[in-house]
Amino acid sequence: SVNSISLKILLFSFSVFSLTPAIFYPFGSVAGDTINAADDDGSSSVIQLLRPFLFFGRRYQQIYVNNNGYLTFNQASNEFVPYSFPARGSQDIIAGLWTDLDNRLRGVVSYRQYTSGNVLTRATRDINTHFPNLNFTASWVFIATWNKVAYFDLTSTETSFQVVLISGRNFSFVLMNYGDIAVTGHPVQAGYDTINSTHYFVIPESINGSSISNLRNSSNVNVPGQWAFGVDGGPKSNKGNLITHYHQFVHHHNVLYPEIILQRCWSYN
Ligand SMILES: [Ca+2]
Repeated sequence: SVNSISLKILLFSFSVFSLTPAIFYPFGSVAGDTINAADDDGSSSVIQLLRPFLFFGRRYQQIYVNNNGYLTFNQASNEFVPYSFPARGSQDIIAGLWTDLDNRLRGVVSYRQYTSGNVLTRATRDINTHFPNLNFTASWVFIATWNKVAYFDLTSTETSFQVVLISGRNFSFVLMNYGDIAVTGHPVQAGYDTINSTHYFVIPESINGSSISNLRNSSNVNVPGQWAFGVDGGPKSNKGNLITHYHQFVHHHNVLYPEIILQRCWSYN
């Protein structure tokens, strides 16, 4: 009946958007995460990686999870105002959502790395779905989660997203998962940038705080809220990763429809 269909759609909507999104990897204290101190512009301590992470030719043994929504490798960062990518600067950075987050009153920033178990199985499946023909097997996964974190000075807001690093053999990938993202007047930036900006990517519309909530409905891999990037810099990983369009999923009568928005053809090189 129409009512049962409506109910199913309603439940689907709730399961995807009101609770933890299905695209999110395990996180939080129940998943055994290490939790960052509640600190407006704080960071994790240095995290020694159990496997080196290859990022466009540089092999990192350590990482920092910064409370303001991004990862850095060489040093922690308390910068709460993002710079624009490409910055042609001196640091590699992976920004799930770089903006002035503040978890002193609301939200949890946490992380964990895995070298075995179901998380690796899931990462293997996700990467082989998004990057076919690589025959990829994940041997290491790092998950950083910002769960229901407030923006600075907007203590009633809640913003949730994840940055997932995945590696195996000489391949490395970044997944970004977006849940509910609150509107903000703060400057924002999502994507990644490298030393001298030899490689960079800005998620479309992610620099506009008033449309930032659309992130949970956008994708370059046809999964609402999920973005996937090959980041080792090798030619093979880029094969399936030429971004010629992204999907913006639009709500219509509580149903999500993919709306394909053509972008300028873009490649790593
Ligand atoms: Ca902050």
